[in-house]
Amino acid sequence: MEQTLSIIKPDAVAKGVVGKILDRFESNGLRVAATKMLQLSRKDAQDFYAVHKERPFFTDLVEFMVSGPVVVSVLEGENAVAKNRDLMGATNPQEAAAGTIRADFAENIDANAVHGSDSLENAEIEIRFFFAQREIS
Ligand code: RTP
Ligand code: MG
Repeated sequence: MEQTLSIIKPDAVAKGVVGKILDRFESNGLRVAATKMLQLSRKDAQDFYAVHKERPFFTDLVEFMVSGPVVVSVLEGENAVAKNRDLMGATNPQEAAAGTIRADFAENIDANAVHGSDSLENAEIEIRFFFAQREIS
């Protein structure tokens, strides 16, 4: 069974749609195997998004990710990585398909409600970044 990492970003936590977003996962065959709320430090956000460190949006992305608490979860299910990306919708909510999390809950490309691992390899790295083995059931 595949696992992936989800982050409910500060905009969605501030809006009070954590439960609605977790319901999207649970209603679509993704089991919540671990979840917790935390405040990222700047170093956490820089390390987590290190692949983007040369991109023009990197500083804004880091500042946004530390602007309030996030909810990180391990989601488990068949094709969990791809399924989560489908449920999330396109990075830019204006391009996200109707009924996706970003179409329904995101403000713009910066404050876009959720993160999801983009490959099985990155899912393993990202899960290890946030969770000890004993926190995952
Ligand atoms: P994420 O990593 O957060 O799940 O999002 P993603 O795979 O759909 O998009 P990615 O290309 O990995 O970009 C990471 C986050 O950076 C912000 N971004 N801003 N202004 C821009 O052109 C731009 N491009 C990306 C978004 O918040 C995106 O989620
Ligand atoms: Mg990404």
